[in-house]
Amino acid sequence: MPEKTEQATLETDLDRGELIVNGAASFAERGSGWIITGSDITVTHRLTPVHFYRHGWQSWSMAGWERLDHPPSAIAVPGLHPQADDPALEGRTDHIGSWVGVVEDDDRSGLLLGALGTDAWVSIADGSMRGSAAGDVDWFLGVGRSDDLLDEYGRLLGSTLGTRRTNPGRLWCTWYSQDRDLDSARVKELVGTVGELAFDVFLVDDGWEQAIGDWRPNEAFPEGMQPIAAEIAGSGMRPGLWLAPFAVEADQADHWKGLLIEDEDGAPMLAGHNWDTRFYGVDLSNAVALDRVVETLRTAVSWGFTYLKLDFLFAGAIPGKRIKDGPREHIYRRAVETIRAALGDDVYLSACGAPVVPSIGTFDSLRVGPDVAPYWESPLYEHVKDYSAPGTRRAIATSLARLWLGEAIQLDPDVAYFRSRNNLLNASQRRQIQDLCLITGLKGTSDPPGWLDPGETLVLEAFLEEAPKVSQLDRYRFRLDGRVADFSETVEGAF
Ligand code: 9PG
Repeated sequence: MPEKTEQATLETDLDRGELIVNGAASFAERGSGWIITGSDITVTHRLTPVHFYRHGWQSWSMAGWERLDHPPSAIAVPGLHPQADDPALEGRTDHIGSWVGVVEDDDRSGLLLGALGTDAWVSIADGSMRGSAAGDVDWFLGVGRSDDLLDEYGRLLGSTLGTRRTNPGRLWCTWYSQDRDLDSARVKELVGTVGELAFDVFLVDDGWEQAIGDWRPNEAFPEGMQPIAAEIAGSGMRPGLWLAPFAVEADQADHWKGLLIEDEDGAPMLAGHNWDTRFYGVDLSNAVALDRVVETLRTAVSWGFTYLKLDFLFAGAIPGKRIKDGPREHIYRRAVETIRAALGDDVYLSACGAPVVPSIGTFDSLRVGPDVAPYWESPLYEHVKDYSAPGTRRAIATSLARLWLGEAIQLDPDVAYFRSRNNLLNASQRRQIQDLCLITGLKGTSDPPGWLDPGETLVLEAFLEEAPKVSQLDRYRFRLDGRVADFSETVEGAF
């Protein structure tokens, strides 16, 4: 194998023959391919691929197989972009993805190029794949069956960045039934009814806080959050709390002066729109800002919450000016490592809206798709092509496209629905998200027991007890014990 060379020819045993690699500093054979090092690598091949595996930047960004005879799907409203995918890729019209890309032919075999580190992208052109990174990074270049290559890449990510795969047990979450409409009495009442079923974690999602950026309890929790955690623990469940620690809503920006990521004019950089306002990202290279974040999280733990859902995390990794220079995902990764060290190993950290690769090794689980919703698809989001927006079909499609990440981290496909009340999903659509939860092993719901009819309660109870033996039959079909779950129609045409 060539060492320290600018160009190398790699022989493959497939009929596709040799690969020519340019821009790599070193090569080593590994598994189904090679580990190559460099910051700008071009791999020339002789395939005539039909699909590109596109991997979006953060939890909600789309992931899946795009046809190469179509242009890549792009969000039709630019303002939506920062919250949907890597802002640095806005306006790109070529096929490009974060950290990894695969090209494959009709028989689902091909070539994978994937970074084993942060701040890297893979794009393709006719006859070549290109890996670009902020600095020298190791890449896995693999040849073979695409799905096997993705699994292999997932294992390599785990061995490089650390494998923390912790299943939190069966989770009940307030968000998908209560929205932000929480108060102390309502939460306690829900704890009572949920606690009668076999749940392990009760998660108080968005709605308890003063504001995004002001993580004190609001007026609906006059006695604070400690009694809520105590009530949950008293019902035999682990207390969980939602925070978006790297996001700051516009009204709070004054309280975070000098601590936010900035644009060229020194104004806070737009990270996205939510909560009927715009929001910005915390400058995680700033020790004062990071200290404040750590203190916020320590306080939540001191209230008795040992499961934290950290959301909108991408806001801390968007492009922009920071007090200290450095690759933005690397800065994010250092910050989450600091948080993990400060909170200790016993606090469960669930990542959401998170840049994917930089979150591996630190978080216990990772949301791998957009939000589910009590509808399959929304005509509004169809129109603007925002595939990161809530909707159960795309939540399933993107999560399925990221099952290989399960080699490195516990996958979180979001919650399943069991209710027909307040829900446009039909029984077979509900079954699909339930099955996906069983496949990933993370079982959750937001359905209040009081919303379920007797039949639905039985389905939920069976789901909570079930641990089917899962085997993958092909890309979109699985065997769960005796039955087959087929997601083909859901995924095909989802994007
Ligand atoms: C709380 C929610 C829940 C949910 C999270 C996140 O693109 N969007 O407009 C968008 C809005 C909300 C959102 C995700 C995407 O939901 O995923 O589970 O915690 O925040 O506000």
